[in-house]
This record gives sequence, structure tokens and C-alpha cells, in this order.
Amino acid sequence: MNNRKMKTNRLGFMPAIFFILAATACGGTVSGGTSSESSMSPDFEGGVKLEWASDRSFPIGNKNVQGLFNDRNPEFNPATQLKISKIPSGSRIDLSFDLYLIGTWDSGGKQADRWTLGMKEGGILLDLTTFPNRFKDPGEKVPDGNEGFVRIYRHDRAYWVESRRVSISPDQIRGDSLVLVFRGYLTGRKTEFWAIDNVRVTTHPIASPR
Ligand SMILES: [Ca+2]
Ligand SMILES: [Ca+2]
Repeated sequence: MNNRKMKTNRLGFMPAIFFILAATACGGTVSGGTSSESSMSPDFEGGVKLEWASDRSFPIGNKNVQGLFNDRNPEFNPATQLKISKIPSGSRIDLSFDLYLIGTWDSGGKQADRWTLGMKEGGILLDLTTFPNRFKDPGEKVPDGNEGFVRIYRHDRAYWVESRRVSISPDQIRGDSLVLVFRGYLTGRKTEFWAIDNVRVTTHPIASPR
């Protein structure tokens, strides 16, 4: 019953979100300055081309973030991928993004969760097992240090945001493209979710050793 309600709600607001994103993407492409604000839009930064596998978004605060994700709940995507192509030979890639951790993520214990950023070809760049989701009470009703709340399944879920940064060295890049996989491993089907925003990719040419 709850599931059915959720689906109806999501279909109701999705067209409006797509319109906003389309407008953002167009504006960004023309100006070249604002497109990186949205992690949804195909983007060009530092000469590289970015393509996202997922185009789902969700409103959090005054932003549309990419998500929500949950690998235990078929109503949500379990992961997303970012393909970076046209990478200049011998470049180092720096990637930064905001990770939204929503609900009652657990840092250890029987309900422990995990979040990883890896390369599709192999290799984990970021492996998170501790999360900022803290509560002042054992019943996890009073969050501590959260950024705000998101309404999901008729519950206001607290969320925390972590800014993360990784560097990918030239020897980790084969050819001129790379596929990054963002993935969470959750125990909570309706209590734990994640999303990403403000994804920035910059390339730094490194002189080849000789
Ligand atoms: Ca939990
Ligand atoms: Ca958990």
C-alpha cells in the first residue's frame, strides 16, 4: 500500500524536475559557468566529457540532487556511473562531490552500511564504513548535526552531507576514458538512502617521465 502511494507521488513531481534540469543544462552549456552546479547534466570541464548513467533527481532543500539511491529497494537505483571521456593523455583527474547520507546509516554493528566509489575496470578509490549520521536518542528520532530533513515514505529523514575528493593518477587510467561507479551497500530498505551533487571533474596534465 505504501509502495503504491510512493510511486504515484514520484510520478507526480518528476516532469517538473525534468523541466528544471533541462533549463539548467541549457543555461549551463551556453554560459559554461553554471552547468557544474547540477550533477545531472552532461558537462564539459577541463576538456573532458562527462556522461551520467542515471538521470533521476530528487529535491533536497533548494537543490535537485542525483538520487535517491538504495540497493535494497527496487523503487530506487542501487548505483550510478559517470563516464569521463576525452581525457588528455597522461592526465591526473581530480574528482570532488557532495555525498548526501540520508536516514539512519550505521557505522558498524549488525546493520553496518558501506559506500564505495570505484572504477568499473577495477579498483576502489573510496571505501566508506563510518558515517556522520548521529542521533541523541537510542530510538534514532533526534538527529545530531544534520543539515536538514527529507520527506521519504511519509517520514522526515535527517540527512548529512560529506564533501569528498579523490585523485586518479595517470597510471590508473587506461586509454582516454574511465567509468566511475558510485554505490552504496545498505541494510535499511526504507530508512537509509544516499544521493550526490556538485560533482566536479578537473584534469591536470602531468609531464611524462623521460
Ligand atoms: Ca540504520
Ligand atoms: Ca544500516
